[in-house]
Amino acid sequence: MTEWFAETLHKDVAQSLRMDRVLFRERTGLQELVIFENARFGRVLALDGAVQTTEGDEFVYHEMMAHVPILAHGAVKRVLIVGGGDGGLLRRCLLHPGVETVTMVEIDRGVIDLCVKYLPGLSAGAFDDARAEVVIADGARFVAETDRRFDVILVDSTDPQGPGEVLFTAAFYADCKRCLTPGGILVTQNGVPFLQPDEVRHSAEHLGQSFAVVTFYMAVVPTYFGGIMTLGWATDEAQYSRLTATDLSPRFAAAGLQTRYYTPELHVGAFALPAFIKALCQGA
Ligand code: AG3
Repeated sequence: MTEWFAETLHKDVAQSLRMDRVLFRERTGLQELVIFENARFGRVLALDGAVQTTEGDEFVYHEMMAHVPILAHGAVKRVLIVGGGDGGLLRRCLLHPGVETVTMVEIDRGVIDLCVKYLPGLSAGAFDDARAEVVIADGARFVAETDRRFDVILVDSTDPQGPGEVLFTAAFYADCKRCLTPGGILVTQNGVPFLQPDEVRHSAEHLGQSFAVVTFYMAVVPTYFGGIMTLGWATDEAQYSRLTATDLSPRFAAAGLQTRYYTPELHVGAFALPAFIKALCQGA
């Protein structure tokens, strides 16, 4: 009998993906992890009942999380990734020729090892890049304690349940702020606002305690069920919000990026939020 993976992330609605072949299923030290194959999306990684990434649509989320802040900033040398065990985001950051180091702080070594084994296309060798540095540690603790500074911090977290919860607190955002260079940018995974409106409300408030400019930008990831996903954007530099596609196009071309979702025009448009999401930012 065919088995289906039914997501348990939302309490009243769920998407299901057919598990054509289960490659791995286990509780690692911290989380319940399953990797399976689905005819439409390819290999799928789920943690604690929530789809984290798939071979088929990972490009949307990872391109938008890496390229938007790195190209907006324009001179990024050091990137910090919190989470991101599958390596898809690490790989996108390393595509930028100006990036000198990408430090990835992942709490669960098991996730990295399993993704390298079963989803090798996501990292595609990124973990072997001399500019990549992997630290197995609690990301919240890392930003609270490190003396190092980064131009961009990317929080590639799970949803705010379980180990990912601390990555949505005001204290964590304040620590991220401390670890950013002047003009630095923090980008966070912020859920699907139609189904998770509190994530936008709370993040807007918590990020606002540390940063002068707080907004969200959009990506539509088919397996993040519920429509538009938001990524949180926090910085003290207002200039980035005034960038046009004409400003971004030469940077995009100079980086030599081959993309399937990101374009300079989409970069600008992704910040044009629907009214209901704007209202959530105001706490409505
Ligand atoms: N991190 C984001 C998972 C978010 C899923 N949330 C949701 N559907 N509301 C995934 C890790 C990818 N590198």
